[in-house]
Amino acid sequence: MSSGSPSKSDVTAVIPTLQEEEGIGLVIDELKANGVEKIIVVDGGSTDRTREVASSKGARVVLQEGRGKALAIKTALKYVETPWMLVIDGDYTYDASYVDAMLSVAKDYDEIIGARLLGRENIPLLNRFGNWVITKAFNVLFGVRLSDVCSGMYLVRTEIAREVWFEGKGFSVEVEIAAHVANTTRRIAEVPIRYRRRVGKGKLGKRHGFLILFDTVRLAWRYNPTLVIFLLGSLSLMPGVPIFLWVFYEYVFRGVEHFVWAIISLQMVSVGLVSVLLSILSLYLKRLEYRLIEKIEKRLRQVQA
Ligand SMILES: Nc1nc2c(ncn2[C@@H]2O[C@H](COP(=O)(O)OP(=O)(O)OP(=O)(O)O)[C@@H](O)[C@H]2O)c(=O)[nH]1
Ligand SMILES: [Mg+2]
Repeated sequence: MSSGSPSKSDVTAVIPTLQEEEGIGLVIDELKANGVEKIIVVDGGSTDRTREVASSKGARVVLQEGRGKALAIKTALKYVETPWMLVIDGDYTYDASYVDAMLSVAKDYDEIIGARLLGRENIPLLNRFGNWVITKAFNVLFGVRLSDVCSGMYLVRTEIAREVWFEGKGFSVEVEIAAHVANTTRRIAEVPIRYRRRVGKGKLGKRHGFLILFDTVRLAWRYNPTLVIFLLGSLSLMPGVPIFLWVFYEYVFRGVEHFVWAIISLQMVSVGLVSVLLSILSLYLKRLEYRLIEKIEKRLRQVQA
């Protein structure tokens, strides 16, 4: 490990659970076998033996406030005392041994995502497709190049995680944390990891994919309102242009005058053009800001090293 890298004593594992009596013991054992001693299980009110198994394995067990995975992570942050937090699902799909690889790059970043490159066949096909769409949308909207923004295993600086609002619904929490980092410090990285088939029953339904995608767009709007202007501009341009062409054709080739339509369509075209151009300009500025932040961060790291 390079100098300055955090060690395992700087890490608290946070495991959100809901009905994971079959997986939770395995996850805790594997974390301990890999040297992670501080473990918090945030339970969403399981009615099986999840909490019992977790405390018998030596984890600290707390009940989450509210409902859903997002509020579980928010609750956990009240108890985490280390500079780093490792979020990992309780269904034994994520291999805890990758914590070493994640820690070894951690000093230069605020979030390190465990990207599921190995064992992708263990992600149900529909989820794989949903992850792909969400990750692509995320990359475009936040100007990053991630490959698995929905991963349930990630290392994040506790102080940065505390800045997140946790306003998205349950399963959008991964996207929300990544959006925060991507839009502020931009110190986000990925480490390839292996994914296993889950033990126990899944909670992710088909509609969750759409909810997460919706939240991705909503988060982008909050961080980057230019998009709203762009969409409104396009909405005005799309009917404006054909109406104007029709008015023009009628006047030139048939000698028919449509004054009212002419005024309406010209207004639509000019408002649309101005907003689209303005938003493209702001997008360039935003990209420039991102690139400058990256350059400054890089320089600072060079100076510190
Ligand atoms: N505390 C808490 N944990 C939850 C809640 N919903 C899900 N979880 C846990 O969050 C983790 C991820 O949920 P999963 O059901 O595995 O979702 P997934 O990994 O996207 O989908 P699968 O392919 O079914 O595994 C698991 O450890 C769940 O037990 C909740 O409302 N509260
Ligand atoms: Mg899972």
